[in-house]
Amino acid sequence: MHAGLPSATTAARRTRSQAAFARARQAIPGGVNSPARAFGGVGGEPIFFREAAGQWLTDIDGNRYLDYIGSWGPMILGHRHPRVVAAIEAALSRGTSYGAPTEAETGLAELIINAVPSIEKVRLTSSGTEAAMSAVRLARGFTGRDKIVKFAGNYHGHGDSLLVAAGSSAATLGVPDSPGVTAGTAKDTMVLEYNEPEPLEAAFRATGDTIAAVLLEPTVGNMGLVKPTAEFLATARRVTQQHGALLVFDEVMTGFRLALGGAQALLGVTPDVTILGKIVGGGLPLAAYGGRADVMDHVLPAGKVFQAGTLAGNPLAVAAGTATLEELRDHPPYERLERHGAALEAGFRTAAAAAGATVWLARTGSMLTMFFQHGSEPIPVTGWQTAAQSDKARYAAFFWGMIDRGIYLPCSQYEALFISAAHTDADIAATTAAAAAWFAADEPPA
Ligand code: KE4
Repeated sequence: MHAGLPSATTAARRTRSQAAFARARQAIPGGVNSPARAFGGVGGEPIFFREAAGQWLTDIDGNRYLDYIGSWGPMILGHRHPRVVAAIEAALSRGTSYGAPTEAETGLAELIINAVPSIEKVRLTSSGTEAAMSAVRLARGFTGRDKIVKFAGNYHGHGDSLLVAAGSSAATLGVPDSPGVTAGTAKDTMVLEYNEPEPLEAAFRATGDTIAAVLLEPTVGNMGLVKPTAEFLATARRVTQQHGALLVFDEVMTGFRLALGGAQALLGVTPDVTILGKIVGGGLPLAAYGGRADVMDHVLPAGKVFQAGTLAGNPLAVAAGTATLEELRDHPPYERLERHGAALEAGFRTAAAAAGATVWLARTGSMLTMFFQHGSEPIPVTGWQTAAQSDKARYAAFFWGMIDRGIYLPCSQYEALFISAAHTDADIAATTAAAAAWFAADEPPA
């Protein structure tokens, strides 16, 4: 069977989810509050969940799954970690939101600054989208310039300036990537190909004095996992320095995930501004942007660049984020995550090879993507042009085959999976065995 849809047996096991989805669609556009959960990339209907603990998710039909989404990254410690739960409960006993400063916010800011050396000052927001939008506004306010550069396949939330696709040629400016984004906004965003230094160099040669910032994911999760080349990162750092633009690392996904200091700690490249999210909120709504003090001091009320938020630095979210970062600092899980990531990668590689399947496996630490590919020889996935050639139908079949076996993977070929510190050796072995069983049972595509 090579259908990209759930088998009849497992669909029968999710009747409550089906009813919940039908009900949700009457009240919520598409039945979900974020399209990433809609299963658009794998077909079928989203699964509704009731609870989670450690590495496990339980859906409303009572089915349990090993969780490799972790809320799209935040749950690096696993769900309901005792230290995080206790911190939230303690904060809750004192109130939920004051709309006034608290010492806890300063404490979290100091934790972030101590973990990420390039961050000298930091502002807390409620989502990664807000943090990215604010970082773009700050770069424009700091430099007095309008243009920004981003890269195809990199996602920075749904701010208008960042919902922009590449123009007809790399040198031209962007075009809206969503209805509602104006051409006027899109024209100030240039979209280039990730891991291609030359077009970036050329863009700065041509219009470097109009560019406020270069934004990039220093290890990409949003087209599936794509690692940067040293040359690409060095070029981004050099041309921004040469032309007075800011280098902005979007570490919403990689921050505190790949290392306590994020991808930049592993890659040895220092940005001017870093965007953080997901793990920094410990599963509650909190994100941040921070960097050089001379840049951050342009943010109101220290400076004139406006950014605000009713729930920015919310006490419950700050408690969850603080407990998470303290646990990562006190008991770093990164060696365990690397060991489990390597074992999962090896297991997937062996399973695919045994079935003669063509896949490209990409991994950094606990972030991994298996790109299903057409043809007989794997093609390195280095950017959006190669990622977009993936065999999405076969990934969809793999996704549902793993759901059938109690493994919850990202519902899109263009996402990375996340291993948590709660996953055990037995979980990893069960996951690779499930993959081997699926590959063995799945007839190769015609
Ligand atoms: P949020 O606004 O979703 O908190 O953060 C936006 C964002 C910014 N930067 C990066 C690198 C991100 O990965 C994200 C959000 N990631 C997606 C998953 N690829 C979140 C899932 C969703 O949108 O529901």
